[in-house]
Amino acid sequence: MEATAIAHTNIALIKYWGKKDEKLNLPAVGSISITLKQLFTQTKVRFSEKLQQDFFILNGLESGEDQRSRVSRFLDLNREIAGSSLFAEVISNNNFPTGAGLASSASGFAALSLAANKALGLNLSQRELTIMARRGSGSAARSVYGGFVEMKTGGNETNSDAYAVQIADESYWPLKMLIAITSDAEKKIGSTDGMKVTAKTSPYYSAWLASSVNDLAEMRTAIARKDFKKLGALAENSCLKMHGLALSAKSGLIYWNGATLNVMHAVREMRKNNLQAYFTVDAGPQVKVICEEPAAAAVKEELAKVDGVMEIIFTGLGPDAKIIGEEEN
Ligand code: 2P0
Repeated sequence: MEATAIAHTNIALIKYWGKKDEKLNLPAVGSISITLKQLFTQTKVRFSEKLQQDFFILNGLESGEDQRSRVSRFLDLNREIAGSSLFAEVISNNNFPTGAGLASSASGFAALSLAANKALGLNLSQRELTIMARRGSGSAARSVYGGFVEMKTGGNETNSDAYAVQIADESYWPLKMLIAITSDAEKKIGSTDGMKVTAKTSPYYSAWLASSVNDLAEMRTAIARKDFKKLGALAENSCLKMHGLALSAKSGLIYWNGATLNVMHAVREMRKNNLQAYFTVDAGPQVKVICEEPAAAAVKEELAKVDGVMEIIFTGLGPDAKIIGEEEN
C-alpha cells in the first residue's frame, strides 16, 4: 500500500488560463507544453489502517491546512475508485522553489496520481492518469507525459475526452530551456484564484477563448515541422496574451517584477542580434527562455548579464512520469 513516483514539471508554450467547470477542473482552453528534465517532484504515498487522517509533508515540512485538504480531496477521488477508506501519508519533495511560478502543482499532482494509482492498485492507463491528474491541477495532466504534450479541453457529455496526449517524446527535438529566476518568493495570487477572477471580470475573456483554437493548431504544425522561429513566436504571443488577459481582470493580476521585464527585453535584443531565443512566463515572475541546443550557451551568457537575474536553471526536455518504488505493506 505504498508507492513512490517521480514526475517532471512542464511549461506551457500555448497557455491554459480559465476553467469551464471548477468542480471537475475542466480547462476552458486546450494547451501545449514541454516537459522539463531538471525540475521534478518525487512523491511517496503510504495508505495505512493506522492513520487517523491524511498527512501531507512537502519539502520536509508538514503542510498548512489548505494544501492538506487539497491533497485529501484528491486522495478521495482515488479512494472512491478503489473502494478504500484508508488515510494516507504523502511525502513530496520538489528539487526547485515551490509556488513561485515553476509549475510545482503540475509535477506534484502528476507524481501523486501515479503513486496513488500504484499504491491502491487502481491500474489506470496513462490516459486515465492524465484525467485523474487534471482533477488535482489542470497543468498536472501534461506532466504525466514527457516531451511535447497537448491537453485537450474536451467537449463530450461525460468529459471523458478532457485528457492529455503526447505529441512527440523528449528525443524528437532537443529544445533547451533556460529559466531566469528573478524571485524566490511564493506568488501572491495562485493560478486557481487568478483564473476565476479573470473569467469573471476580464472583458477580453471571450476573445482569449476564441483565439486559442488557432494557436493550438499552429503550434502543432510548428512542432511537426520543427520550425523553431514559429514555435517561439507562438509561445511568446500566447504568454503575452495570457498576461494581457490577467492584467485586464479586476483588479489586475501582475505576476511580473522589474527583472521579469528586463529579461523579456533582453531576449528580444538577442533576436535582433540573430541569437534565436523566445520567452514565456507563467503565473509568477520567472522567465523561461526557449532556444535550440547550439544557441544555449550564448543565451545563458546573455541572461546572466541581465539586471535582477538571481540564478539560471538550464534544462532539456524530460521524460514521462514513472513509478520508482513500491511496497505491499
Ligand atoms: C499553464 N498555468 O498552461 C498555465 C499558464 C500558469 C500559467 O496551468 O487551478 O496550477 O490547479 O488547474 O494548473 C497553472 O495553473 O491551475 C497553469 P489549476 P494550474 O501552465
